[in-house]
Order: sequence, then C-alpha cells, then structure tokens
Amino acid sequence: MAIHAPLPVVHSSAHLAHDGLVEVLAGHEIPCFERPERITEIERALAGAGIGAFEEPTEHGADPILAVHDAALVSLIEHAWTDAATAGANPGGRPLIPDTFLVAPYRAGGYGPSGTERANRLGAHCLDTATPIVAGTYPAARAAVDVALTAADRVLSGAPLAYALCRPPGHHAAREMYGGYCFFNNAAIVAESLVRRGGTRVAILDVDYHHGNGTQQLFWDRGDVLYVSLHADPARAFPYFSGHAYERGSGPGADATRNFPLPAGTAVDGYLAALAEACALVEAFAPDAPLVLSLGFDTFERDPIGDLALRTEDYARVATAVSGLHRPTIVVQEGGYAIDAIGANAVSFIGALVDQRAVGA
Ligand code: SP5
Ligand code: ZN
Repeated sequence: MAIHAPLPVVHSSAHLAHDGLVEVLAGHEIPCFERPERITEIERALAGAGIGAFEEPTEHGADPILAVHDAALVSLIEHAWTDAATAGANPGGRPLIPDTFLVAPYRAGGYGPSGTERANRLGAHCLDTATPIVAGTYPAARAAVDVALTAADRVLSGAPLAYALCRPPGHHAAREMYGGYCFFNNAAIVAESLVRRGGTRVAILDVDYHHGNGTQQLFWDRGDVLYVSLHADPARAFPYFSGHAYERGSGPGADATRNFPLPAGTAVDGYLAALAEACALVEAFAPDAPLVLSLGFDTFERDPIGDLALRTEDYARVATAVSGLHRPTIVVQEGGYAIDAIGANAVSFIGALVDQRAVGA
C-alpha cells in the first residue's frame, strides 16, 4: 500500500467568537442557524474517523481581501461593533442588524452612505436580516480567509487536496456587500489569489444549497474565472434574486458563469445528473490552476433551511463525481445547518475525496 501525505485540514478557533447570535426570519427573532457547532462537529467527526492532519492558518494580511472586496466593506466590518458601542447604538450589546437598507430604488435618488455613522451605514452594505455583527465577527471573518488561503498554499505546494474549515462562510459576500451569514468571500479570495499567482483559467464549483450570488457578481464579467453553481431554484430559495439558468456572465465573462437551479426534493440521481453537466463545463474550461470547491451540506435531506434530499451516503457519490475531474482541489466550507448530521456528511464527502486521490487519510 502506498504511503501518502495526510490530508491538510486547516482550521482556527477564532470563529468561536462569532457567536451568541440571532437572526430575524419571517418576523421571528430566532437563534442563528449559522453557529459555531457546525465546525466543531465537523472537526470531531473527522478526528473520530481518523481523517486529516489539522493545522492552523498562517496570517495572509488584508491585501488578498482587498483584492476582492471594497475597502469600505472591510473597514465597516472591522469597526462597526466598536463604533456602535461607543455611540451607544446597540444597547445591551445586542448583535448589530441593520434596520434601514439602501436598496437600489433609494440609491437611485443619488443618496449614499457617506457621512452616516457606521452602525447606521450597515444597511448600505448588507443583504439581509440574518447576518448579525458581534465583537468577534471581524477576527472570525479574517481567520476564515486565512484558513482558505492556507489551504490554497498547501495545494499550490503539491498537496492534491486540502480542506478549509471556514466559518463564517463566504459565497454570498460580494465586492461591497455582506449577508447570507457571509462577510468575506473566502472562495473568491482564493480564486483571485490563484489568478494573481499565475492562473489564467481558474474554476470555482459551488455545491452549496444556495446560489453564491457574491461569487457570481465578483467574476461576472471576467473570462479568467469560471463560476459554476448547483443550487435550489431562486424562485423559492434564498437569495431569491440570482441563480437562474439564464445568468451566464457578460463581456469577456460571457458563458464563464453557469447556473443549475434545482427543484425542491431533488435527490441524489437528479443531483448527480446536474453535477455531471457542471463538471463537463469545468472540464471544457480547461483550468490551469487548482479547482476551488465551495462545499455546503445544506443540500442534506434534513437541513433546517433546505429542501433538497441528499442523504449522508450520497455525499460520497457527489465527491466521487468531483474527483472525476482529476484536479488538485481546495475545498472551502460554506453552509450546512443540520448540526447532528454535518459531521457524518463531511466524513462521507471528504472520506470519498481522500479515497480517490493520492492522499492519505
Ligand atoms: C452560506 C449559506 O448557506 N447561507 C444561507 C443563508 C440563508 N439565510 C436564510 C434564508 C431563509 C430561509 N428560509 C427557510 C425556511 C425554513 N422553513
Ligand atoms: Zn447555503
């Protein structure tokens, strides 16, 4: 039996401080679906299965983030909490959720966020009411980026596969917008860093339940980064306003965005059929850099905010299909909210990826 280097699994405890949160959904203030146990459960399950050599991220600084996000967004997320505390804008130290949104029809009047104090400016950059900011949010979001970039470093220095246990997730974050539980777009930051390190054709495959509106927007008019996503049809699912099959990019990016909206109840056979088409597009694009995989487990049959029907054992088949691309792969964790199953789902997926590669457990 060949001896392989173990799978790098990059993780950080910084995410734990992005906690104690509420989201506002359908008029209810409810505990956040996006919580620390998501990652601690994955860590526990991988360790229990003997999968992965866990390592801490290295500090990559703000530059790779600023290569993707507007400085106004980064500084807003960095300073909103302390500004609000200073201004007494969040009595009781409650999580910051905007109350007023600078939606397009408002902005159409020529109005903008400048001059407004930070806590009141959140609504100029925030997508939804489910992405609160607390004291630990910025360090957690920074660490998630470092986790992703460190995994990318491992693959660029020869590992066939690395798993980035990012939290908070990233694919809903756009150049100057956060939301959908996401602050900085970990996968997009990795893709851009691959371009800046010489990649001329970088592919991102997104298998989270939701459309990665942020990733799509960031690379919409670029031909050097392919974005292919499988997700619940936006006609019924968050983020509602993007992810239709007719959205295919523009200008030099024409056809470098491709979307596969899926009906409710899609189970493994339907899922794998769409994935085969998605993988064929990646193949045809002929990437010259590692594949970036945005991995969500909210496609699970019992996910509390999803309605697809993948079972734990199906994730091994999804992973095997991705392995069929025979590409070095940076796996970036996105969503997945069935806490009691997320560990088993990760073991199923990552275990199968490991089995298919020249990489040890
Ligand atoms: C990274 C990621 O997976 N973000 C997802 C953000 C979803 N936000 C909540 C969407 C509203 C869900 N409606 C659920 C109905 C539950 N019965
Ligand atoms: Zn999701």
